[in-house]
Amino acid sequence: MEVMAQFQEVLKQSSLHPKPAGLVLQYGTAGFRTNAKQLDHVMFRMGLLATLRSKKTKATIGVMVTASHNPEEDNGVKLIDPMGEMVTPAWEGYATQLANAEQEDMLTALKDIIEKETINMSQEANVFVGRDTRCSSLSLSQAVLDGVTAVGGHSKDYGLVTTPQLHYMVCCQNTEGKYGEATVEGYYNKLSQAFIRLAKNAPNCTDDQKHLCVDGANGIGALKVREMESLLKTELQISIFNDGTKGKLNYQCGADFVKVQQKPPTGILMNTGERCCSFDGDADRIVYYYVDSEEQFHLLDGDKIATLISTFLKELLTQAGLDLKIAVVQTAYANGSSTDYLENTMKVIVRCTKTGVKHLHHAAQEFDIGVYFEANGHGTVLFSKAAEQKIQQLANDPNTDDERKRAALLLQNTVNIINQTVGDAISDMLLIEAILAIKGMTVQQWDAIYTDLPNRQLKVKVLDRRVIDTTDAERRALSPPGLQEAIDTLVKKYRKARSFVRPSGTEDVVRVYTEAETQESADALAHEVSLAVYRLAGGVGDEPKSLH
Ligand code: G16
Repeated sequence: MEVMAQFQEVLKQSSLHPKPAGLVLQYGTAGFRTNAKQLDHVMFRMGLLATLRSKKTKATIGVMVTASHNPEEDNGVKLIDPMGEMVTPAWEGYATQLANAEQEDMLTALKDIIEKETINMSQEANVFVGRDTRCSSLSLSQAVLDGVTAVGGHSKDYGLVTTPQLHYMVCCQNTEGKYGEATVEGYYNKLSQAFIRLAKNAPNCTDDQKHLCVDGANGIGALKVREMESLLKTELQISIFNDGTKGKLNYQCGADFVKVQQKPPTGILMNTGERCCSFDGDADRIVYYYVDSEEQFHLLDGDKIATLISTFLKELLTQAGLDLKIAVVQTAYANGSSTDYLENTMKVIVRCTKTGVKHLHHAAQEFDIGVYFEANGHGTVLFSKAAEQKIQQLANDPNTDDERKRAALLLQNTVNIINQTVGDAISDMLLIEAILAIKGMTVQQWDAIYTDLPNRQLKVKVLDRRVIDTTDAERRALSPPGLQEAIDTLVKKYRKARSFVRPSGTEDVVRVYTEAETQESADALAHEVSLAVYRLAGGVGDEPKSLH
């Protein structure tokens, strides 16, 4: 189609996905996220934008319709760049401009991007689209597909997939199969084969040790684990709870609920000491937990996962005699005990970035092996090309002695089990299960590696959360005036205390984090800091109440 005619088509189609006048949304921590009723125009426009990005990069781009951990009535969209990573920041800016242009200015906003990026409109474009299980997701993903077609792009609708599966398939497509096959089956085969190979190194694993309870958050993760279950053979026996047949998505279940509330999800049957894990709504996060004989709940969050994985990798590197630089990337939410253990006991490099896997991912790329995890269970491991080559060479070298060869093969299968494009609950679960089996480690032994400092997370509603500006990887507030001083004064009242506040990029709230020597102190501090936010940053509704 000739360019003028194409723009006419965009205008015509756009009128079928009109923007509510005056509505302003921001591309946040992981895309747009708000009540699903406000998103039809955003989806159509993200279909347009993904097509432009595809023309610009001459590669396939992904669009995932999901609001992940948010409640069922919300929805959202995440844009995926050619190598399966989150879309580059400059294009997040374009996404915000395009989504917020009033109906009559939409075409001008689109032409602006085309001009700024010197996009050749006759270039072919290809967009992969996926969606989660929310009831609004089907029609919203149709709006994305309409956007792609309106601007002359080709699309492939993968239907119901987890977010990390779509990231994976975009990467496979753009690397001509080198990363794997761009199908859900290809993903299952690659991961399950690597898992079975790893599990062969744990011949003494009992049936009890091979059992895992999975809370699927009543979302897509439950469906997808069920699809791949049989490929894991007898090496892992999974009981799936909250599979979406009865409960509501993310409601009193899922990784975010378990992490923030520090208690088990409803809808799960767990025996004393049994290993359990929870996914979030689009299966890109995972946390583990168990309940001990005194009915005490124990959470093994992203920090504990990062510690387990980096310990395993470090041991294998030593056994293989490979000199590769390994680092762990965390955010301000990382428990102080985890950072202390990683730096002072394990002696690995630790970096701290802003919240959002896009930030952690880029920091992790600077090392031979970058293990990145947010405390909320969102994370993965990145291997540099050089690191992968060294591992492969060693594994294939006929002169390698047995111990080094075994370590190199374990590393090779570890590379294959990991979804390096983004945090992935299924891939992380398989890696953790393999590590525990190989090390003959129980969940209790894993938990005992270090003891978390008691902590608390709260949310405060304010008129406009953008009044809070932060610095130093979100550990200090620059505005509103007086807030950081107030936090500093409150923190001084408690032993081993720390606190920070930041505006959420996925919900309309300010997040408050505290940790201290005792749970009572962490809770009291969280309440006091919440009050300071409420008073100094324009709180709405009732004042935050004490937790006790
Ligand atoms: C998204 C991001 C995560 C982030 C989380 C919470 O997760 O991908 O990196 O930690 O939001 O962000 P915020 O505190 O800004 O609301 P998900 O799983 O919801 O996509």
